[in-house]
Amino acid sequence: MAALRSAVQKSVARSGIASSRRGFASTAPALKAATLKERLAELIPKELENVKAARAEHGKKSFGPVLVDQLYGGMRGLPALIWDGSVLDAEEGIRFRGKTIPEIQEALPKAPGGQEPLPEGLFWLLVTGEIPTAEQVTELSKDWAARAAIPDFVEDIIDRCPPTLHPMSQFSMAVTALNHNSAFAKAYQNGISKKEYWGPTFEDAMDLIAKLPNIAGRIFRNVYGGGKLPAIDPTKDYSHNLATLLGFDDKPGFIELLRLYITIHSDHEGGNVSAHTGKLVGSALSDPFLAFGASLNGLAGPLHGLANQEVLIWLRKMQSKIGENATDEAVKEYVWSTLKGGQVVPGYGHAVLRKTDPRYTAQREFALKHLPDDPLFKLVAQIYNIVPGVLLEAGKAKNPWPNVDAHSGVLLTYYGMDQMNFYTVLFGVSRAFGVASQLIWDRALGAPLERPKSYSTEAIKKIFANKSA
Ligand code: FAM
Repeated sequence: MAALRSAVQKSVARSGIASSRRGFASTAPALKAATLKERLAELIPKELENVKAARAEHGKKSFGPVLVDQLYGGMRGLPALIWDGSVLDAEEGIRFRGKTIPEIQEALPKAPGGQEPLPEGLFWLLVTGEIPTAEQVTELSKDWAARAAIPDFVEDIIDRCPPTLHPMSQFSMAVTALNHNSAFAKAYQNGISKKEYWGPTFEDAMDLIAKLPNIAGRIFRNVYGGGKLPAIDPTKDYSHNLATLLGFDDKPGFIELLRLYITIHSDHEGGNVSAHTGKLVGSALSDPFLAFGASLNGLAGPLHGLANQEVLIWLRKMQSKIGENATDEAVKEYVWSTLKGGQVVPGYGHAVLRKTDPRYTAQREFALKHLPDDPLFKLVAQIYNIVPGVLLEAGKAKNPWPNVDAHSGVLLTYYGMDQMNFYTVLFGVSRAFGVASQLIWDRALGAPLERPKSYSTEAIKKIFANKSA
């Protein structure tokens, strides 16, 4: 299976899919006057032609055999989905519309005085394949601020949750309830034509992203205190407003961190649990609120987004067991005790990546710039030198290197957000950007209902009973 995956990855790399900007993205320059929706309307007919041509030329070509092991093995490496916003290479990591993390850090517009990319720009890039101008990004910030209010009944749902209910469960409930006002659901009931699906999907996708800071801020204050939720400021960018609603806007470093955080957590191609779930549920023409609510339930699992919470819990347990300035030997022993206890080392390993996650590296660089002497950062750095060796020696994990979740918690903690079980909500706010942009394109390109074939073990045995290989 590993050989198959590597062969497919090599062929994808050779074809340039992972390293070049795709399709319409390579040719169309951004129009300064266009809003995102107007620009999208220009791009859709070209992309429909692009997909038609790709299917005509390559539609009958094979990606290689499917092994029975892949049916049992969580479909690892099975080429099965189209996802335009980003492509993940096992060695190099993620590219958003063909651009690496350092490239988008360089190219995307920044806030005045800021150094990190604005997630508004990343969303524009995911949707159009184009780097937006500073003006386009400002317009997007204003548009999201204007859409940010959540209905009273959604506020009530959040307020009625017991503070002991995990923030991710509250988050998913609130997002699902937004479907009450879905433009897509309403248009469908009114008999909208298939060709027009993308318009109300776009409106829902924009509303979804815009409303997440109010939902996240309300959950945070209900669970951890912090008083009444302040209003969104239409002159501020998305991350600044999110920081304000969470009560951290007095820390410029935290606002910058959120800009980087949302950007790098936004999308990680289509096969991960949250992205694929959103696409799958959306394929039944469930509106973007229902689809993304389902994504959040997948993100809430400890092998996926909840790992950022698990990392901090694990680090704190380690500190209480072996002290704050522990030796490498003591850390190593603690890592072994985790493995011997039948648990995973959170924040390490990946289903696709085979090198250090560039999202980890981007956060490490942020830490080196803003908190080089922080003791918890030093522990994270110390662990980076120890865990891969232990995992290699243990001999099970295919990837011993750290993923995105190994580093995010330490940065949030540095700025005072030590409420670990809230961390995955921030991942969820970010992941909406990737899922929403793909949902828009799925409806624009007429993506069909997903319906792969399943088999029973009995059926597998019968199929191969009389075949020698
Ligand atoms: N610690 C201990 N064992 C690990 C491990 C780790 N960090 N990573 C993999 N393994 C084990 C894995 O449990 C499996 O054991 P069994 O054969 O007993 O089932 C074996 O190594 C082979 O697994 P794999 O093929 O290397 O990985 P998978 O593709 O099955 O799983 C992960 C990938 C991410 C679920 C796995 O590496 C893991 O559990 N990591 C820790 C949790 C984590 O950090 N998740 C976050 C991933 C992140 F990128 C995200 O989604 N946000």
